[in-house]
Amino acid sequence: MNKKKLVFSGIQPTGNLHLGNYLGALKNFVTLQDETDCIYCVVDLHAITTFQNPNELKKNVLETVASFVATGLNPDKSIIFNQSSVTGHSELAWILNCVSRIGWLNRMTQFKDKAGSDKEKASVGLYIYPNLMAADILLYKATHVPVGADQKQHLELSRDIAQKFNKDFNCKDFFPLPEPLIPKNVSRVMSLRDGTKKMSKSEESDYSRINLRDEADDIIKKVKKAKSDSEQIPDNLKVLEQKPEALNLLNIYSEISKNSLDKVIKEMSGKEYSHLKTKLAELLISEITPIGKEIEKLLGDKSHLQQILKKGTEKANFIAEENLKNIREKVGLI
Ligand code: AQP
Repeated sequence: MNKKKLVFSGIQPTGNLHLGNYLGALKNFVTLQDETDCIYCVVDLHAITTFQNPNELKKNVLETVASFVATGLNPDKSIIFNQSSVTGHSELAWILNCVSRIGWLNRMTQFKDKAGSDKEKASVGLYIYPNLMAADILLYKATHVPVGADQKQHLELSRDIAQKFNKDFNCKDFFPLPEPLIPKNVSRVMSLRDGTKKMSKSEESDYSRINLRDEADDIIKKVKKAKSDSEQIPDNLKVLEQKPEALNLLNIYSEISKNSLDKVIKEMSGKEYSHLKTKLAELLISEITPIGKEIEKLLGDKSHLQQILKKGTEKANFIAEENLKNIREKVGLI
């Protein structure tokens, strides 16, 4: 493996992947596999930090692999596997639980969002999830991590943990400090129903997101119903920033049409949102529905998907075990 740049990232198998996962993470995954060594993980251990129906979870793991491949990940180029099949993730997570500080975890905003108002009832796993994420990355000594903006804080924590480990065990540069690769334009795709919340798999209303498996009719309906604004589209970003739902639609349009937001604002200013919505739905249909069809096709051959995971697990385990030997040695575990 090329030692210079190693990419690692993961996606939780918690249901249908959506446009946020696609624009925030998956598209970047695909570009990167042509540039360097990449490891992409279906992070099932992260998924169980909130209760998952066991049968659904198994189904969702394969569906996530199918989504990886359908969006363009090539198992001959990238290592694709599921987290729980490489036990080194859990082992390193325990070691890092002992390096990470409670004060650091207390600052994680995603825990606050996901745990809601009754934090006493959240699982311990949800609280220490960022330490497991650090373990995922550091187990492979990954240098770069493509993620959406919502994961930036967790990435910073991974860097703090790596730095503290290197200092505590007197092994400068042992773990590289992983760098986030966050898309510039649409680092955070927002809900179609509430422009202040990110598009998410676990949001109750399916109208809040475009799923990769949505059909053309669903996309048209969802975009039509998306919250926008009663006035015409303004001609400048300052005004749009006060209208998060409208800005979100324009951002998505800009990303999918591969035009800058400035250009899109010029094209759309003074028009009704219905005009933008019609054009956006057309673009989304041509970008997303072929992926959905490919996912369906891949799900027709489960043994092929299981084979991808098996091969990926062997490759990932090989690297993980080599690194773990050195990690145990540094910590003094025999
Ligand atoms: N709305 C989003 N905009 C941009 N990027 C996003 N990502 C997720 N939502 C958006 C990025 O997708 C990758 C995988 O995320 P994940 O599924 O592992 O976890 P998540 O961030 O918790 O995603 P969801 O959809 O919100 O899942 P649930 O509802 O199950 O918690 C990450 O790189 C993430 O940044």
